[in-house]
Amino acid sequence: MKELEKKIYEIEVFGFTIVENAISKKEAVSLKRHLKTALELDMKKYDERPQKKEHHIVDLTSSAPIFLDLLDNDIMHEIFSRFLSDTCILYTYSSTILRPNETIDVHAIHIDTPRLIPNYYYAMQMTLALDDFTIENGATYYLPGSHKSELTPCEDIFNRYAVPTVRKAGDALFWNPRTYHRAGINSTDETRFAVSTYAVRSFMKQRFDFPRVVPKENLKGVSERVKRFLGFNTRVPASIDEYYVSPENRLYKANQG
Ligand SMILES: O=C(O)CCC(=O)C(=O)O
Repeated sequence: MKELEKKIYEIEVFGFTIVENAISKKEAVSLKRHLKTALELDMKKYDERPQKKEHHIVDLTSSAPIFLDLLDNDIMHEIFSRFLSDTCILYTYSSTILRPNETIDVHAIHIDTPRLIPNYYYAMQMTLALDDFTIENGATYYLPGSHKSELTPCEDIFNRYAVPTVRKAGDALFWNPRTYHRAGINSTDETRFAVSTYAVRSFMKQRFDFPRVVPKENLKGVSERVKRFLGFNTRVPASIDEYYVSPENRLYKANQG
């Protein structure tokens, strides 16, 4: 089996896999620096909002351009395309941050999508470590194979069989969002940083209307692949006039799956 095929096998059978060096250490350092700045700006801007979770950025497409660059990552597209076809789109792109000794909602055993459709993939995530994920700083635990069962695992079962996704900064965890998981406890003094991209089939709804959300100036030089992933090929017309435009100007392009 080639390396990539092993990864695909692990996602199919266990629900998750780790791809080492999905980005370089240098890129991880730079992304972490930008994430810290983005977090400060996000807190300043939205802190008063009732649903705002502390230390969580719900959308990174509207943040620094470096976050859009990451959406052109080759291995991410290769794996997402294998499961969701090469027309797949972004559902959400957010921070995954774990502060020292806190207990938050991600510490409960949970899944990121409730739907179980046997033998059909409709969603896939990549959680990219920007720090080393260790047992001490709360590497997320996943229960292998749980993405295939209607049953919810109890604490005993989860604690017995779940495995920590220990990995280095720059390594990516690819996972089926239907896999049961929970964050470990960060018992260090340092906050642990990561970002998560969540992809879905082309005909599903996105959490944000990314073509309208991404600042126009950040789109300059962005590849067609990233534009497609942001949802530019699957926009819906807002009027009959918009529907009757020429094929090259169509908002919902042909052959999007
Ligand atoms: O921060 C973590 O380790 C867990 C994140 C998580 O549970 C999630 O992304 O759904």
